[in-house]
Amino acid sequence: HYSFFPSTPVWPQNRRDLTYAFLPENELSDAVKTVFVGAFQRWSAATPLTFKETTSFYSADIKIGFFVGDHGDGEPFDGVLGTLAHAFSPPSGRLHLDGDENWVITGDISKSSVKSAVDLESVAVHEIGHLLGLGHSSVEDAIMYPTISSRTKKVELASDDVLGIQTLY
Ligand code: TQI
Ligand code: ZN
Ligand code: ZN
Repeated sequence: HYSFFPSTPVWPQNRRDLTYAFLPENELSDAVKTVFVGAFQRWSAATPLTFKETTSFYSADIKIGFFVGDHGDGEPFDGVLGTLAHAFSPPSGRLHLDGDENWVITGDISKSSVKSAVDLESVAVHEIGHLLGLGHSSVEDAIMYPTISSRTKKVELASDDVLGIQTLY
């Protein structure tokens, strides 16, 4: 079953159209940005929320960046595998990904020869769930289940994820 953060934080009622931006110094490719378009769409399809990219990192509601090691928020990244990413509860909007991972952006990850390959969209969908206020789920098929098998793509919201997010929005 789905869960929420303690005290059930959510984006406020008057904030249904949210903006997101990528850390400019990451200089991300369009392919990476397109993965996030898809990941946000999965949540907007199930809620009244919309997500639109803005070029102003400073004013964006949701700030996405790749970082390595200690990046100043008390939750250092740890190199290959271990922690892959983290996101903070609403209305923080901070979504951080571990720049040391072997991120897979396109193609069939199950066929990757890289043992430590991690599917970016799968992690993005999970972290956006946290950004919106979902904690972890006990349902194995759910996006918000706290573990994922290696070299696996899991991007479709399960009914448990949908029930959870529709309880919040
Ligand atoms: N990062 C953890 C996670 O996002 C960080 C974390 C632990 C966390 N407890 C939390 C974040 C409570 C918010 C609230 O769950 S992770 C997966 C999964 C991670 C793990 O790097 O371990 C995914 C990130 F589910 F696959 F194991 C993304 Cl999809
Ligand atoms: Zn961080
Ligand atoms: Zn999680």
